[in-house]
Amino acid sequence: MAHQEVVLLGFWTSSYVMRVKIALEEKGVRYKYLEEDIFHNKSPLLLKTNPVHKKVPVLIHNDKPICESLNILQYIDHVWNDEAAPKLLAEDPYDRAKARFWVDCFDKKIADCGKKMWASKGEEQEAAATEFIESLKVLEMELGEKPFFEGEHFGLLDIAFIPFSCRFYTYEILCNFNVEKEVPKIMEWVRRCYQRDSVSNSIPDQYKVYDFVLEKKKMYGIS
Ligand code: GS8
Repeated sequence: MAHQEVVLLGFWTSSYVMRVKIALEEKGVRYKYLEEDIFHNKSPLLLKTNPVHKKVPVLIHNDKPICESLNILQYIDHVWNDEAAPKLLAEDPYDRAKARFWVDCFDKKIADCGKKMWASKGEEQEAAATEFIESLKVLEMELGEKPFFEGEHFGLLDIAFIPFSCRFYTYEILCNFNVEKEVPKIMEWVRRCYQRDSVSNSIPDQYKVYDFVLEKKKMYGIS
């Protein structure tokens, strides 16, 4: 391929950014990573490249920005599509549509109750924890006996879901449940995904994430 300049604007605890890091490493794409201060001081580059949402991740490929993690994953799969590179998206249009459905469903539901689990208290927090576990059980059913969500191969759904696992420890401590007990097959899948360098290199340590969430609670005045 011709000269490629690939830049990723990110933030270290963002699961959406981790998705992009995993996909780029799976494809063997070299890139420059720029950490954003998303809470206090977004860079002019972020504001220019994602003027609508002003959020990370943004992938900048040869000066052209692409926003929204799912959109970026699809772009990566289309652009770096030579024989040697693994396919992230299924070939079959139905399987692709199904994968997009699950990512969308997960992003709306689990990401939302994830926030409530650290940012709320009492009944609201308990309800969020219950909803979170129920959603993981639905995902566990979707996984079934397969090694990965789309079958034998690590693909789009695995890339989309696995980053959230680095928050399991935080949710367990804050909400007093045990993910392994609730969804043992999901935890087996987590361990299977972590055997890949793309995953273990892209996802931060769960204890650091916990410390970060405690800091964030302080920052927002949540005891
Ligand atoms: C979500 C990105 C997002 O929420 C995607 O890329 O899939 N739907 C988007 N990014 C957050 C960091 S992760 O919590 C972000 O950039 N927040 C900054 C802000 O809200 O100002």
